[in-house]
Amino acid sequence: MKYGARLFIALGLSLIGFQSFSQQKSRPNIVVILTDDHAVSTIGAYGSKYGATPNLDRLAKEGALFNRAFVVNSICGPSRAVLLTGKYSHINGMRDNRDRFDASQDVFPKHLKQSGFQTAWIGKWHLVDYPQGFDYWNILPGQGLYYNPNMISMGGDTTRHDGYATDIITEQTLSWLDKRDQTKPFMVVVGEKAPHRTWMPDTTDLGKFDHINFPLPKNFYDNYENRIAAQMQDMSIEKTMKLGYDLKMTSDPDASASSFVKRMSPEQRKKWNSYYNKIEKDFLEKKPTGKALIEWKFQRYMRDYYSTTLSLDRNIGKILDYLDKNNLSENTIVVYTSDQGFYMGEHGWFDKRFMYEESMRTPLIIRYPKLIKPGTVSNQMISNVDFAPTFLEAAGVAIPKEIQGKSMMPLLKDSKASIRNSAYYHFFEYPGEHSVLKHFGIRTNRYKLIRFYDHKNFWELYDLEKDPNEMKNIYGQKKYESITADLKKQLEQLCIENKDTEAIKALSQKL
Ligand code: SGN
Ligand code: CA
Repeated sequence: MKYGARLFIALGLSLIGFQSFSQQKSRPNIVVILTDDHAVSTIGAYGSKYGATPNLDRLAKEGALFNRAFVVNSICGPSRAVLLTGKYSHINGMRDNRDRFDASQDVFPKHLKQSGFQTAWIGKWHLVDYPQGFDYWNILPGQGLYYNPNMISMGGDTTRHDGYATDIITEQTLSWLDKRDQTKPFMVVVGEKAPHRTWMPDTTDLGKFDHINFPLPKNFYDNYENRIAAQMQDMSIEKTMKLGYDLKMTSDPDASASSFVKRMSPEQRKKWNSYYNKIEKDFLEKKPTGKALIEWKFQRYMRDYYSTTLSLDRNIGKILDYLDKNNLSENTIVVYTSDQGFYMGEHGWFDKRFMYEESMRTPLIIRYPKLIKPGTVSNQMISNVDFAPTFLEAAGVAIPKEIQGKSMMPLLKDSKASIRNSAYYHFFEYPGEHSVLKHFGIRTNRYKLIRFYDHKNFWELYDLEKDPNEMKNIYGQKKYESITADLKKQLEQLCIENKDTEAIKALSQKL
């Protein structure tokens, strides 16, 4: 080959190389911080007054806070499956926590990986099947443990990691980021265990909220009038929350929390016991009963839960600092969300599962300086089925037509844009823990229509403008007849569009 031709080819190749390198550089990195059961009401940016989340509040100031982000099925495994696939539970097969996710199906990280991203999932996974579509993963088995957790690494080996789960998950995330190939963009999901039941704070955070007397939610002593499913649930602070298991009182006959304490190192256990022993001593002296006992449980629950979120927020701070120090903040989309919301005493409850606001609604903060104006607050509706197409569009990858969610990118570019005017919901786990009946429904900006089906068949309707706490089921009231008919039509349309055959069948049954 002539010298000129060789030079021409060499120049051409280096130009192609430069082009793909610069293309890779311009594609954003994606960091998804996915917490477990983090209630909107406990986050400063959403109005909590107790200062538990300075780093999340900073993220919201630098990015966008979404007030109307919802999950399609308020439970852990299913929520993760929806995030991965961009498809509803009845399509991705993960209807409830007892299912096994088929990880070989089409998930967004596979597309990112194919298009040159480095992909990782670190922390809580809870989908039984091992992850696919990731260059790296290291996961907690099942729910995982707060103290000295085991983790399953690629290849299937289980290793005990000494320390506190939230710290360990961050350390592993940062070490993966350090080792990554810097010529490629990356996507990492940080799967937090916290602040899931049994709300075990890090020893450094024990007692940090003991000076606060948390006000009871207005509907703490709800009598569930006119709401059959609410009457049937088993998730109340009064009856379901256990003194021994949840609130760490060792004198309780069911002191099963002690199995978690046995796993602690002597040093961890010493700090733990010295804190809880004092609480227990006081409890045994006071011996509260009746309402005083319920309210004592509520305070303990709030204090432990809030303390658990301190480590969560501190660790989110470490991730944000890492991005800053490595000049990655500008070109990285940071998404903070939870797998669902949580009851902090509203209706007298803890847990989630219901389509009522506190559990269907999930926190969502997105920072992406290239597109999002700092301090944006959005009331536009978003569903967690929308994450996968958003990440694909952000990465410049085609969205497969089977994906059911809608990309949020228009919303990130223009906070007034809208991608949906309703959110669909379907919960499948009955009979199951906490006894929440199967139900599906539609939430619009103003109304929520819920159909409970299978074991018991009935409707509920709420006017969220007049009744934001969902205390008055107005289904069947004369003046809401035409609104109900319209909502039913919209719901039926969604069931058909989303190919939800179980819901379609339920709708065809006359009540
Ligand atoms: C555990 C909890 C439940 C919780 C589910 C699902 N019980 O079973 O209270 O609803 O997880 O949570 S516990 O006795 O094990 O704490 S999820 O977030 O994983 O869906
Ligand atoms: Ca969860």
